[in-house]
Amino acid sequence: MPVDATLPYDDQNIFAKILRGEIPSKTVFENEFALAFNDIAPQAPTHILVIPKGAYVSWDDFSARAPDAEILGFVRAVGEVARAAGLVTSGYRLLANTGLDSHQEVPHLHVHIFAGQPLGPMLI
Ligand code: DGP
Repeated sequence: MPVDATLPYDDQNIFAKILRGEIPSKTVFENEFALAFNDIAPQAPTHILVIPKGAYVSWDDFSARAPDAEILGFVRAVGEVARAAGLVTSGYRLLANTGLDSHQEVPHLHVHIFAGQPLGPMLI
């Protein structure tokens, strides 16, 4: 079910539980700003989710409310995850679904990294 990204942060969302270690995930990167793990239902040969450590519902919430240091740290972490996974030469796609029309399903900001095959043109 898509979520309303304008609602207050719900600390029982699945990624909050992953951050707290209450639910297992396959971590591929972690630093003070971000955690990256493999998507449970990969839609490409490489499908990684990168989430900020802070409690932000969506890209909108994060970009409006997060301190500059957290934004910089998170953006750098996304790039570092892609470099560490060896994705730069072949390329990759970033996606951050935000709110109802995007079909965001988990109300904690996450950036998808898709890679590992030609992904074709973005149609929407
Ligand atoms: P979105 O539609 O942008 O909110 O994408 C949510 C993604 O989260 C979707 O690709 C599946 C993934 N996902 C949902 N639950 C879990 C989980 O418990 N573990 C992991 N690793 N991924 C999950």
